[in-house]
Amino acid sequence: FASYFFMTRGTLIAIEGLDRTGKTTQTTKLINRLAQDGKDVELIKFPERTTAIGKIINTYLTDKTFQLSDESAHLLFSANRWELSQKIYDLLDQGKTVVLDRYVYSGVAYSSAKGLLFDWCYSPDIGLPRPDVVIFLKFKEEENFEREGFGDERYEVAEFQQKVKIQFEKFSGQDNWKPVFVDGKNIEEVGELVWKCYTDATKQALGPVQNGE
Ligand code: T5A
Ligand code: NA
Repeated sequence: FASYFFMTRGTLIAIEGLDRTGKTTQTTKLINRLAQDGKDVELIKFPERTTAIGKIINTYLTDKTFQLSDESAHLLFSANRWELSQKIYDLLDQGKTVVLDRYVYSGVAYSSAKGLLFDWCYSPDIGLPRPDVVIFLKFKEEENFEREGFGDERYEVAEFQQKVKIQFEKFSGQDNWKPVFVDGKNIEEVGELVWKCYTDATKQALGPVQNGE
């Protein structure tokens, strides 16, 4: 009973980055490590391609002949997050740690890289649960374009990825934004940096009383 009363909400972690930077690899690693650490953990990947809206998004991403305006595509990606928003709140309320493989920031960065206004892109996502930490996997050089499987989907073109990178950087002033450089680092090394971002973020959540507050 007491533990019910004092149960704190779970931590919300988003892993972000350009295509092929290792988001899914690191999400899986983080989930396993959190579970070993005794956390009750849940993974949600965006786009979530199995929902009603997610199925349309999947067709859009995999079938280059499928026509959709950039605005429509953007709103579908956002709607896909809203489909899952109550589930995220519920899991956090149950004390679960929730790890997101892409989220709002991909939504805004990819669409604004196509030329849509940044603020317009942001507005349909306003009100979604805000992550405690956003771990942004980034590269200095274009190493990830060499990675296996790159180029299979609609957006995987180097020039476009550069534009997406510029838009992602606009989030770098947010206090929950934690960049991790992946250049020349193996999966284990990146995993250690990702883990440090998580542990630092949970320490920050328990910050001290400030003088004068
Ligand atoms: N999109 C998405 C929007 O436009 N708006 C939105 O709102 C959202 C949510 C699909 C597309 O949708 C767009 C963005 C995307 O273009 P997706 O399904 O997440 O989004 O697809 P991808 O980003 O293409 O995801 P990938 O699975 O291709 O890339 P990951 O997850 O970043 O990379 P991962 O972990 O699969 O690794 C890629 C390869 O690199 C190796 C892995 O083994 C793998 O072969 N690798 C490493 N190699 C060397 N060193 C390391 N440190 C490595 N880490 C991984
Ligand atoms: Na992925």
